[in-house]
Amino acid sequence: MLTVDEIRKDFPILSRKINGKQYAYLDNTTTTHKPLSVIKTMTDFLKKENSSVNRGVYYLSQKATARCEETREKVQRFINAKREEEVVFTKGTTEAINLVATSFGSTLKKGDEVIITEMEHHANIVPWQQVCLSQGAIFKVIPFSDSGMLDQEAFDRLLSHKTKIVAITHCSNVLGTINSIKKMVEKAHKYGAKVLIDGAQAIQHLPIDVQDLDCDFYCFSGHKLYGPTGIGILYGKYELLSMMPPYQTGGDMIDIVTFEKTTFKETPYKFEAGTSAIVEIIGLGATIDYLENIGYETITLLEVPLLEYAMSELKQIEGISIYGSAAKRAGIISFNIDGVHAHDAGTIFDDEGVALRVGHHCAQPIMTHFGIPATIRASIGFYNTKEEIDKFIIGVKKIKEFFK
Ligand code: 7TS
Repeated sequence: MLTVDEIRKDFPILSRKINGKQYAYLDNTTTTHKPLSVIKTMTDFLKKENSSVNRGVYYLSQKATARCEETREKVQRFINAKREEEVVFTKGTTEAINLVATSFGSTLKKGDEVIITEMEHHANIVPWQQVCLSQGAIFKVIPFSDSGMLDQEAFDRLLSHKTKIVAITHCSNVLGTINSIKKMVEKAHKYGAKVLIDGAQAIQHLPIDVQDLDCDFYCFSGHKLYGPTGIGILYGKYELLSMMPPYQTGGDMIDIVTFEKTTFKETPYKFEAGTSAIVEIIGLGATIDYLENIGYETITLLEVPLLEYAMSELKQIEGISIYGSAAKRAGIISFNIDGVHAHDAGTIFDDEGVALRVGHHCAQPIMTHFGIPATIRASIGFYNTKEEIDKFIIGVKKIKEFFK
């Protein structure tokens, strides 16, 4: 098994000093750093092979096209999709969800129902809310308990033959809860409803098998998976993607265009209008190679003890409120320090050389649930160390002392 010291050598930014201080990067939920192999693959492509895709008959363009398709195959294998055509390149999770909400959502009729959960990121709330408004569909929400668990009985009550789609996060970006997706997909399918999983926070912690989950759509972003920004994936079952109308139109996604009529390519190309994020797609391919080499077992073995250590240290400090205590969770810790505004705490953490996020984390309904404006959130990646957790805990103690 690779050690954390070996892994850290792949991430030069982790040893960068800012204001003379070694930084502890605990904001992996917002974005992750990229290993050298990904950076090198992207710069090598720009230096030696840069070209557009699906256009030229010349060597470089054909090579770029082949490399992008190679990434599609890698993603297919990585998430165990049945076919390559089920893998659509998007800008990120947000665009993937918008694609489904707009395209699949256009089939919703007045009185149809859409179910989401109270713990969604805005990216998995707003597109559904807007499509319900435009289609006259009804928007319903599964609540969660104070421990950060979805109310499965409420879900049972909300489900009916009117439910057309259920959109759920696999892992909450605030509470860290890993939801029982497979069970929820099974329940929804009994009513003929489709299920979209927002995998933005799950895929960097857990191996994903879309056939085993049997979800209809699965979305994630490259940049939260130790890969580039500007590239994300929409997985969709072939039968569904085939019947869905295009999301955006223009170049690349068409078959024949006349002024009277346009015909479109098949999935996935009909969903990929315009020039693709070629460098980022190739970078995502290198990211998957890198992660497959490390392996999810190693990722779990590195992350879980850090999460347990951070939680047990934090719980020993008086006057700390932690939000979310699900048994199955990822390394995401949201909390507040009594009497201290999260933003003030964030500034002091920064002075102490601890990078973390404070705010509502694009999940305002979670803040409303707890009656708070914001939380402090520390989030762990496989390259973090026990020393960095210690630094974080010292930071919490200093902030408490400062505001006493
Ligand atoms: N869904 C979840 C669960 C997320 O955590 C995020 C981003 C998104 C969707 C959107 O991803 P994007 O790549 O399209 O932007 N979450 C966060 C966060 O927690 N802090 O910053 C971004």
